[in-house]
Amino acid sequence: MIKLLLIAALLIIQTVCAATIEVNIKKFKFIPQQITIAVGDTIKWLNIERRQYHNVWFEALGDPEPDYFFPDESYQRTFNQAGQFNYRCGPHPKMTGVVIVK
Ligand SMILES: [Cu+2]
Repeated sequence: MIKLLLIAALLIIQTVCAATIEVNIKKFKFIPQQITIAVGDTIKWLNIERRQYHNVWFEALGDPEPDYFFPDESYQRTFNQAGQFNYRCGPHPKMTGVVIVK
């Protein structure tokens, strides 16, 4: 019983501590290009271009290419597993980023 309570408490703490971290997209760059987060955190990519659309595509994970998003729009993804996750922008293959989840 105490063990179950401890597990429940840990889950609650993990949920409460889970953060949302912003990555900006400007001038065809993900800023920062590489980011380290904790398991359970969410990244919110915010397009702060003047008029250019982008997307965030985890192609190596086998994901289908997501929709483009436009200035002042954002895209979010929660990372529930540790690892290194490389991504890129679909229409602009030179735009790359890395998420490291610890
Ligand atoms: Cu792009």
